[in-house]
Amino acid sequence: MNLPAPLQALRNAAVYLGAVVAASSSPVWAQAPVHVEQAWARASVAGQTNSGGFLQITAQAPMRLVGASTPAAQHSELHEMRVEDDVMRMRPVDSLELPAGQAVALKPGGHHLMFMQLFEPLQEGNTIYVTLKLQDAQGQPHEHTVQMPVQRFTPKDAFHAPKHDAQ
Ligand SMILES: [Cu+2]
Repeated sequence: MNLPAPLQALRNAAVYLGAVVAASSSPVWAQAPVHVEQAWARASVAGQTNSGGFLQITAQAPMRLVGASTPAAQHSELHEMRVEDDVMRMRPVDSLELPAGQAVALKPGGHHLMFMQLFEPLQEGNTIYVTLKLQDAQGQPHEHTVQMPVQRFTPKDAFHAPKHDAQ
């Protein structure tokens, strides 16, 4: 096809960009044990020393989430929410199964990360780093660090896609 030179250059550039995007999306899997989306932490309110972290995790191979840590808090726990005697309670759990290729949501009202004894209040607009502690099917430990923007409210577009909900 004979395109005028500028258009030809544009088309070549598009092809080149497409190649770059395609090439950069696969090494993510090669290096990271999990793919994380929609990560956010809840802003803490005055006097509150704990807060929650939420995200959607997809593991490449069967894996378990066994904990987390963040420089923002003294320690972090993996929690679940469940109704007991008509009261919503949360409690620590040891681990959460991450089946291969399935997005597992940690969300308000379900499993979540709990950041205990925050060093400073979590303020909207800030971002905290959270290291996920994982264990693969062979029992080998893995870590994956994500950024969690601090927000006051559950993002509107979060978790509405059909997905495995680990509850
Ligand atoms: Cu909790």
